[in-house]
Amino acid sequence: MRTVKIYFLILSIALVTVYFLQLPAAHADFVYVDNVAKDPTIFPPSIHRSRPQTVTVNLSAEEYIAEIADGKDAWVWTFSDEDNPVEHGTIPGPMIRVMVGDTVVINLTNNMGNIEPHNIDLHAAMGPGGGAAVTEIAPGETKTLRFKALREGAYIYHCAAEGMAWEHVSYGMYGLIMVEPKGGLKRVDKEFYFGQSDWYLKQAGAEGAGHAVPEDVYVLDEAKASDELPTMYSFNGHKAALTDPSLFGNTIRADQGDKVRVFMVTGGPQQRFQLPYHRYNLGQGLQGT
Ligand SMILES: [Cu+2]
Repeated sequence: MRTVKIYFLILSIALVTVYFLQLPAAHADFVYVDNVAKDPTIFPPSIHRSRPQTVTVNLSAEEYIAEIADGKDAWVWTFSDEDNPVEHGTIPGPMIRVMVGDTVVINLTNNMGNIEPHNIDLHAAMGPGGGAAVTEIAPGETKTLRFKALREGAYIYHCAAEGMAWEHVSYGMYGLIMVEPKGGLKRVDKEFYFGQSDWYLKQAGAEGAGHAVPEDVYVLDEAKASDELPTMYSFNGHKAALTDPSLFGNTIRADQGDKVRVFMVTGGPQQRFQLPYHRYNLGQGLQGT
């Protein structure tokens, strides 16, 4: 009797092994886009009210292969505003704009076809992990987070899935949430929205970064990230996003005497604000003509 049981056990293991060997290797259908550059002039308007209300934001997590510098295609993970038909996922993600006292409802969808789990951790949300634990979702899922914005200020939000915030931020998942005072911020003539990334890159190589990423596409180099030695910096998702006229090189303009407000989120994950390093002269960029 014992021999029969062992025989069936071995047969079962063999059948299961054959079954899994016959399964096709996990392979995602990577979505290619030209770039994930963020237009620094697209974000919600300033607040001009003093009564709190409920603000609903529909976000999705989107994974692409996109150019992040001339001739450099990278696997990027992004946040996208589902209610904005102009943009797909960008780096930084869409700016969220609310007033202190508002109830904020975030509906987050992890797009079907993605590989990674994602979530959202908003530093404007008081509570464990800024909502990360309750919004972590697999591809194809949607979850809702509701919180009250209790503190004024400009805060980062980012993905912190798998307890690996630095990894998800490195791939591009961060943005800014602005909690304005009652009545809104002082009026200005122009506003712009910038997000700084530091990139730690290597080509996916024959192993495809474990996810069949095409071998010449750039992915996160964890060793470089650990050593805090960035391959490059970018503002708004592409090394030339704010300088190349074919991207947004001509959008940062103001007239002489204009009051200008800059929203700046440093996603990192490692480095601090590095504007001079990027050789983008903000002072020159904002001079009137
Ligand atoms: Cu993520």
